[in-house]
Amino acid sequence: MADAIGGRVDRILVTGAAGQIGSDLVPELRKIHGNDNVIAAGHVTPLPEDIRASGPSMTLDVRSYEAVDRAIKEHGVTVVYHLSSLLSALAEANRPLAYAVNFTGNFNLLEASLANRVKRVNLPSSIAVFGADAPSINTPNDVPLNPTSLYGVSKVYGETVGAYYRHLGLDVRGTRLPGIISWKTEPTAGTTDYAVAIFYGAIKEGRYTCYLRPDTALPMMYMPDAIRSLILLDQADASRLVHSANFNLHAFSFTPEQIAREIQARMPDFQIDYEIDPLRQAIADSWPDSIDDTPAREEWDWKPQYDLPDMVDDMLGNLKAKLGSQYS
Ligand code: VAH
Repeated sequence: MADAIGGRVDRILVTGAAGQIGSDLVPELRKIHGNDNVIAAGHVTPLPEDIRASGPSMTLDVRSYEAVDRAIKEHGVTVVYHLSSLLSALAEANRPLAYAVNFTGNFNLLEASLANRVKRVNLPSSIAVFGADAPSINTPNDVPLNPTSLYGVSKVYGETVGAYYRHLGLDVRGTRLPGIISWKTEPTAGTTDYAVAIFYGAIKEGRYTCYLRPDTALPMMYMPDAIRSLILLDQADASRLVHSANFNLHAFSFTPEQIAREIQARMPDFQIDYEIDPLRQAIADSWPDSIDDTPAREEWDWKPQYDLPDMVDDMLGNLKAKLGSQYS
């Protein structure tokens, strides 16, 4: 199956393939590049059965340069999507592990990709790069980055070291992803994951206890748009790109009370209450409310396809089907 660029088959390595984004990205990449040309690499979390059954998979500890180098060589990798990362709350709870994965892991991946002449490295960043000193409404793409979470610092590192390797000739690209909402995997150890857990609570128990204040606005995106953005940027014409691993993206923003109202409009008995987690509230308070993504729209034609009501309808339908007939 010819790749969309260059007319020859690409060999794609996805690290963190068992994670929230990886679990949805691998099947989409296998539709484009062919099942056997997308290698799903996981480490601690077991890879989903459908991913293991539909194409090559492996265990890969990105903390080891030798392991990353060997994986790229043995699979003839030409393109990488590097998703391995500890998310915000977990990174605060285990800083040494976060450093090893989010910093050393990034370096190993980029150095091995350069050494093996990989064509493109997709290195997603996050809105976590912004600190409380950045404008909180329609945060511009190019402002000072002073994050106050280790996860955010690791994403600034990823953008900066990615730009350095781009200077060395490696094509590194990345988007600053907002909170991602999806139904395929369970909520994980992020700050925005309440926006996934609230749907599980609504369907399974008719209620949800939220760890963020009701008025905490955060930028969010539905998984199909996130996946499309990653693939669209990977396939973008390099000559149009002014930015590299630091593209702002925006789809919609909401607060816990706003998403609760959207669910209650469809499930009138749903109830929400609040038990604030100071750690995740402090992280959320340091992040923007909304994002200006003009460069992504101008340099590679980014445009979201899901708005908030569309996402809520699709999430409830798919999650009810996933959780089983007793919830439908
Ligand atoms: C987190 N879901 O909450 C991730 C994301 C922008 C937030 O990076 O840590």
